[in-house]
Amino acid sequence: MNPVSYEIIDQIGVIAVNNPPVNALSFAVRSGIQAALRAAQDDASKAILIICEGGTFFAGADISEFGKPPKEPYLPDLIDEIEASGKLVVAAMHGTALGGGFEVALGCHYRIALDTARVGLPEVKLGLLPGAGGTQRVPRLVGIAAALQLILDGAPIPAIAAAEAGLVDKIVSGDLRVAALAYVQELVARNAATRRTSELNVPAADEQVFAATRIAVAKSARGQTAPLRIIESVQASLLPFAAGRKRERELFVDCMQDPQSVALQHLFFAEREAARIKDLPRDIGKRRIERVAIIGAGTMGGGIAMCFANAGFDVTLLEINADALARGLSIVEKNYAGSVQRGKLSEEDAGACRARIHGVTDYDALADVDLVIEAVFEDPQLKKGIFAKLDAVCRRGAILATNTSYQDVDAIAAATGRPEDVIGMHFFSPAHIMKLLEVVRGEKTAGDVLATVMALGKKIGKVPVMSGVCYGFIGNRMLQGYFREAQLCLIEGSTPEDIDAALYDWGMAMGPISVADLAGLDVGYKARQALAPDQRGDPRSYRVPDALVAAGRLGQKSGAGFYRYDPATRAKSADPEVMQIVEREAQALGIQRAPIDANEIVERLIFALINEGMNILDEGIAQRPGDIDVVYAYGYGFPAWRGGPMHYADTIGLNYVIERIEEFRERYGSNNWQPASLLKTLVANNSSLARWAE
Ligand code: 3H9
Repeated sequence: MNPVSYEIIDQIGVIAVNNPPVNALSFAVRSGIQAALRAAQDDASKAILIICEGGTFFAGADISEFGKPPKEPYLPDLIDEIEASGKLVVAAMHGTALGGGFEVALGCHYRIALDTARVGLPEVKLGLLPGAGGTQRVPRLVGIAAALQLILDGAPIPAIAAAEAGLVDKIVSGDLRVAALAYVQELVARNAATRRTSELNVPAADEQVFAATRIAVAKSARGQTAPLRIIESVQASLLPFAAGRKRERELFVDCMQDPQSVALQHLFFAEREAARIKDLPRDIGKRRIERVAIIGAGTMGGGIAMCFANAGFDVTLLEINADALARGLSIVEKNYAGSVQRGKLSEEDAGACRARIHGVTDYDALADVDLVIEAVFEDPQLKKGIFAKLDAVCRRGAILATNTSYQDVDAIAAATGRPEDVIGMHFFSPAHIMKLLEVVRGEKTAGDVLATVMALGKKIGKVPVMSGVCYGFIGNRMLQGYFREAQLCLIEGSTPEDIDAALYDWGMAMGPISVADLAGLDVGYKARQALAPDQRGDPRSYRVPDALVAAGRLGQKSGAGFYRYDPATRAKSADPEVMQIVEREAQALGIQRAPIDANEIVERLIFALINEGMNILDEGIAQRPGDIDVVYAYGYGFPAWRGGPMHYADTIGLNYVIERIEEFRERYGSNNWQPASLLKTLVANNSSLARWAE
């Protein structure tokens, strides 16, 4: 079916596009628009309106066509043709006019939008630049500095703000089609000019802005190539339009061929795919969730309560006594005050969200809630006791969730008489900020409970990924090998700074040693103590952490861990005392310390992560390699532009990964290094994870 229709209404040629779900500018859409545009040049219409049906104006170029041979008409050429039209062309926007979609609007002579619409150029998030004239037309309309900000940020802005900036001409409410037709009539009546943005001059700008932005981007988008190309392309808007457009095209092609863009596109689709549970029908019925209760008003519980309150849910927050509750609620208040201070929430909105959270100390208050999330200490007995109580007080059909990071969800479910209603919802700290939500499916979790929680995760602004039950689920289980290698590198010869710098420079948001200090060394210590000695991993890998805990160095919170922290600024510095402890422990183990180069450190840590990811796939704990990538990009500071650990493994080649793992096995022993059997199979078949997942 042709997604583009054309008809003349009251002398206006209306090009209407209907290409669900988001009106992406696919080949069929581009050619349909071109044919209609050409037909309109010679018919009785006096002006042309481009409008979309469904939920949104064009959300951009069709990303699923990227990487395939491009088909004419190319989007930039089509947009130039629109702009060159002898008859007036107007774009009418609703929903999200994004990327190539917004560029279509910028090529039109006038732009009208619904007051609820948002517009933007999110290409940078896909490792691209707005390659259909966006980097050339936006500076002509709003100037260099504002253009750089919009395009480098990538976040959509309200159409009303875009109108104030000069990117949109008219804002309307109600029926867009009616309003847009009236607007075009008005333009025709006043003989409005065919205003071509490409003919405008870029407002004069201080050229310093480019150098300053490059410096800022080197920090905010560390390691990424697209932002630098965006700056260059915007700079090219100072040239005559045709030359600037040519440069934009070249830089766009460079982006398209860059593995960073391939990685970011992979994550875009992986994130959407992760929301789907392979063995559940897409239209499975879901339970109604309106009232939510959280047990435990600690850092996690309070943060989770905020997530739901911010999304409009009524939240009951339960603590064991009035003092603990007051402490928890005061942290919530402090967090809201912080959000207001940082400009994330208005005073009024923060007040409204805060008012949705009601503190209680009695389980009877949970009798009618639709969902309970337990967020107390990682103590299995405590958790089981709580679930037995919930079983007694909660209404039938309520979903009972645990926020445990490690515990056996099936054992917790068995403490109730309704294991089918029990599920894991593993939030990441700080819960009101971090996007990842691991949804842990117990052996008996009902399909509708799982589907409800996955959908709910999206509703509260999280990226939900399903995990099966195992120690640490997807993310924390993989981290064990990663942290083990970090600690082994430390005791074998590196310093905390060497290890952190190696991983940070490679692209991780934070080095592993700093992460341990941030999380608290006592947390890992307690987790180890709860395990049988043979489950704790290589004893050499916790000699130093145990010694630090024994010395009262618990990490950032105690002012000292692997580093020392300034009590006022929290600035960290190297601590010779730590190196003395490291030397002492190494000596006790008979280890001759010798420096390890940065590449070796990175490979030991990242390949440990990849290898465990392979085991997780083999066991069916994760549904797909992309799910693991989403977990790591959203929850563990893995550089999104490397696509996540599993995509990265494919990029560098599984052959290389296994070769190095086998070398590590030779050198460091088979206890820590056993190539995963899936890795062996894929290498034997000359295959990749991407092919395996198809
Ligand atoms: C670009 O335009 C380059 C140009 O500058 C230059 C060209 C020369 N293409 O997110 P959702 C699918 S780059 C193909 O769940 P929501 C998506 O995969 C592009 N498919 O919905 C999903 O499919 P499925 C710049 C797309 O309501 C379905 O639509 N534009 C595209 O939460 C629903 O998506 C962007 O980067 C696409 N462009 O959010 C915008 N977009 O159901 C990217 C979506 O099979 N898109 N799909 O899983 C978005 O940000 C969000 O999808 C949007 C809707 C806000 C539009």
